[in-house]
Amino acid sequence: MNPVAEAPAIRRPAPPAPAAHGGDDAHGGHHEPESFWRRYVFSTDHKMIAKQYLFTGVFMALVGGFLAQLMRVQLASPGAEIPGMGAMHAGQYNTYVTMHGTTMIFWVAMPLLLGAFGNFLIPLMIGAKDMAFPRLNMLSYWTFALSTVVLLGSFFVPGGASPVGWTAYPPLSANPQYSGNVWGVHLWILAVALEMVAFLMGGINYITTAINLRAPGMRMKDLPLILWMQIVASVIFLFSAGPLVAGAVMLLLDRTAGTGFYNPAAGGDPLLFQHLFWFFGHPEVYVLLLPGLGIVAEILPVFSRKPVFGYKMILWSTIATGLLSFVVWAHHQFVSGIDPRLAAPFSLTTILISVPVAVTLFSFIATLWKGSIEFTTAMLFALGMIAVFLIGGVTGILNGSAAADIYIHDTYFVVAHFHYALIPPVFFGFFAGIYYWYPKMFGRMMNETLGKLHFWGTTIFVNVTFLPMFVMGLRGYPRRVYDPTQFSSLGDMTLMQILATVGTAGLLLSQVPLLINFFGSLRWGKVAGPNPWRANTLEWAAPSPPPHGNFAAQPSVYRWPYEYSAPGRAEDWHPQHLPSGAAAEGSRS
Ligand code: HEM
Ligand SMILES: [Cu+2]
Repeated sequence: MNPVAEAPAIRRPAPPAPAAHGGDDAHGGHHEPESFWRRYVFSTDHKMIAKQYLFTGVFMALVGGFLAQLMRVQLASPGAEIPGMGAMHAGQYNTYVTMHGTTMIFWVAMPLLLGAFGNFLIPLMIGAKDMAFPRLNMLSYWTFALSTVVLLGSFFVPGGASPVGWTAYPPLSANPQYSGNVWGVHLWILAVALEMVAFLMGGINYITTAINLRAPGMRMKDLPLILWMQIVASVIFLFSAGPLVAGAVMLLLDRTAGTGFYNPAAGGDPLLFQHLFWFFGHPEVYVLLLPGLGIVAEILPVFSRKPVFGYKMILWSTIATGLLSFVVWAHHQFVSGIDPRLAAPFSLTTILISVPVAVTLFSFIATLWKGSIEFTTAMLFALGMIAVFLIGGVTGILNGSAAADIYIHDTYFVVAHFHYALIPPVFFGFFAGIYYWYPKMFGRMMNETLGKLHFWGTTIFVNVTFLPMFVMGLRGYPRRVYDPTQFSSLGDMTLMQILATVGTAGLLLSQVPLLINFFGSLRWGKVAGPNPWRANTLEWAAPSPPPHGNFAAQPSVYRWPYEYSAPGRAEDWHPQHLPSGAAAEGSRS
């Protein structure tokens, strides 16, 4: 059905109640007591799987952050002795860059935004008991867990973890003689492939669930925007993952079986890998951005008590962003010898994609207009996400223009740009979501004072860390350089490097209030009740935390999710599942 068709004059008859759980275990009124293993380890409950992804992702964020801090120490004081590790050598730096980038993208951003929030929210927000394929869901998490073990294990094999960059370009990655690393790179490829398999299984589940298990009365145009964004993110992941997996398999064959897919001497071409990598890599940016924007889209209306501005416009922008994300990839290859006649169209598409993204952001800002804004921690992080992302987005336009990029390519300008583009959805979005849905996940409220401390620390130190990098980049500081003292031209930028390193330390320390708040509130937080934020979406109709099976009775849906401050209503919110009676019929979107 057309998701944005006008509301039919007469309500279509409610579809039969969805068969939750894909029929693989029954949800009666009572349950056998579950064993510890079934409940916490090999659980098929989407909420438990969400928490498994959450804790794994947070753990990996600490690993990725630690690696970042090691690099930053080396960059601010090259050759310094690091307690317990001694002085860092070039090979180690390369390993840390590679494993930091890989970890943050595949083992932090993906599990937190899709694994945790996708799993937790999709069934709850559509009024379903669980995912369409709960066992596939469990398999997805455990495949991801295995990939995590392989990745972390690669630190301990002879030669250490991969040093060839998170982009793993051949020829460096294709021949162990060039990088001096055999097993680290093998295991890196295996780990990434397993991780992709895990999220392919997840993506199929998300899409099927959101389309098929909606509560009676819930049309596609009644879906909260975050679910649309999770669906579009899953679709673009499904369509882009194949080329990367194929590229990785060919890379493994070049390394182990003597093939020459990427070897010109054998008739191959190293540029093939760049195309396959970025055909995946660029859509991946939107796989992470969209769920982050989705979190913001849910939080802004609740804390400004206003309907989201331009639901359909945001929806079409999301779909346009998803489509366009497939035709921009070669903007990563402007200095790879690409034909200028090909570079120009890729510049054009790159600049074009900023249009739908800007439409979404402007709709968010318009949502705030004349609202009664309440600055909870969740709201602050949602607003912070918009503000910080604007810096990432606007600088992306410079990178996207081939003429400008030829100068700034592979400098710290790019490092600054992509951190400003990724940290907002991945960290700000994730934090906003945690402060907002924690009461639903764990049944208790988080502490607002600690939350605000966390917000201001994070926001200030993200900028202290990354703003100097724009300046360094414009002055020609190349990325992936382990010892700046080897280049006389970089000597006068030490102060900015030190500033960035102090910023990183501050950023990591600013996460302490979050950890205290997160674990402390499990025990001491105020009991939340089902709907502490007076929000409309269906998850707030379930108890906090929702039991296995989620809802006491199957909810039906009567309206879109954003009916706040509707004229003529006593309360300033109107939950999706509350029947409105004949008089309120006109209230449909
Ligand atoms: C804790 C905050 C962070 C700090 C201080 C930090 C710092 C760094 C540094 C110093 C580099 C190496 C630059 C170079 O030598 O070229 C780097 C690279 C990178 N970072 Fe981060 N980063 C942080 C968070 C993140 C996040 C959240 C993501 C993504 C979600 C991310 C993704 C990457 C990627 C993809 C690379 C490139 C790796 C490569 O060149 O192979 N970082 N980061
Ligand atoms: Cu790109």
